[in-house]
Amino acid sequence: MSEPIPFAEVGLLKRHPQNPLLTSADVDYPCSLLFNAGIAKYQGRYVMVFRNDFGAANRAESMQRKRQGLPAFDGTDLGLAFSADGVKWEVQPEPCIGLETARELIAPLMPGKDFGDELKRFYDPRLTVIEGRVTMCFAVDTAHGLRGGVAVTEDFEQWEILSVSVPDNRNMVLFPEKIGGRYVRLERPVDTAGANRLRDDQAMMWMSYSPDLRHWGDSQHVLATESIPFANSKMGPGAPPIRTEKGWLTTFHAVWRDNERGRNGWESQWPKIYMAGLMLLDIDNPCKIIGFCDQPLLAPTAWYETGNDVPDGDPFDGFREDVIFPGGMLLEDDGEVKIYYGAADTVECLATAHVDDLLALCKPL
Ligand code: BMA
Repeated sequence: MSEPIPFAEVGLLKRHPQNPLLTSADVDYPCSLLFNAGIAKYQGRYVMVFRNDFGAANRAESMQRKRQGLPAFDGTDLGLAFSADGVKWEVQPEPCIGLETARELIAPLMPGKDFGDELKRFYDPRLTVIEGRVTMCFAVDTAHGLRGGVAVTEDFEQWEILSVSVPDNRNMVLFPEKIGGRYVRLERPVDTAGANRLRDDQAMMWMSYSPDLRHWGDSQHVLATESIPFANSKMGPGAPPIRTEKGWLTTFHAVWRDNERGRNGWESQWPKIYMAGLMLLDIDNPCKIIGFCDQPLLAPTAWYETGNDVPDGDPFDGFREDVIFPGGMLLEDDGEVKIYYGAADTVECLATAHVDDLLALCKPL
C-alpha cells in the first residue's frame, strides 16, 4: 500500500479499461518488468519497443536476492511488440536489442574501451518516425556516466547508432520533422557527481539541434523544475511531441519528492512520485513554451499505478509504486490522442483524450 499522493490530476484522460495493456506475463523470454515503452505508427501498424528489466519476479524474490548479496535484476534490454489497433499487442519472441547487441552497437562510439564492463543498462526507448525511418532515442548507463543516444532502423532487426552524448544526459525525444531545416530533440542533462552537482530540484529540460542526427548543439533551455507547481525534484521530457494546429503538444515527467514516505513497492524507502505534465511549444521556435497545464495530466491513482486495491488473483507486484512515465503519444485521424505510459516501473498502460481538450488544458503563457 502506498500513501495518497498530494496532487490531483486534471481528470481528462480516460485510462483504457484493458490496462495494464502489457505486462511481463506477455513475454516468453526472461522479463520481470515491462514498462517505459516507445511507440510509433509505422508501415500500417503500431510498434512498441519496451524496456525489460529481468531478474527477480517480485518483492519476495528481490529480498531473497538481497540477502544473498545479489542485485534485484540481472539486466535491462529492449523488447519489441506489434499491434493492429494500438491496444492488443503481440510481443515478439526475442528482445530486439539484447545486452550483447547493445554492447556491439555502442562499442564503435567508445573506441579503445572495453564495453563489456562499460555498458550497464540500455533503456527507456522513445520512437519517432522521421523521413520514413524509425529513430529511437535511448539511455545507456555506463561505468562512466549516463548517456543518451539516437539510433535508427527500418526493420527493427538492423539498428545503427547515430550518436551517443557525452555524460550526463538522457530522456531524449525527437520531434517528428525538421524544424527550420534541422532535427530537434528535447533532453535532460543530469549531473550525477562532483562538488558542483545540481540539486535534485534544479533539473532542467533542454533542446538541441542537429543537421544530421549525429552532431548536436545550439542547445537552449526549455523548462526547469521551478516552473512546475507539482514538481520539487527531477523532471524531463516524456513522449516525443505531436504536431497540432496550435503548436507542438508534448508531455513531460515531473517528480515530487517527499523524504517522509516510507516503504514503497519493492523498496523499503522510495521517496519519489512521478507524474505526467503537459505543455505546448511554438511550432517554429519549439524552445518557446506557449501553453502550460498547471496540474498533472496524469497522477498515480489506478491500482496498477499505486499498488493499492489490486484485484484479487492479479499477480501485480509494483516495483516502484506511484510512478507514471509517459513515453508514447500518437495523434489519430479522428483527433484521439493515445498516451502510453509506464506504470509503477512494472507495466505498460494507455490513456486517451481528444486533442482539442488537451490543447484547452494548455493555458497561454
Ligand atoms: C528514472 C528512470 C526511469 C524510471 C524512473 C522511476 O531515473 O530510470 O526509467 O521510470 O527513474 O524509477
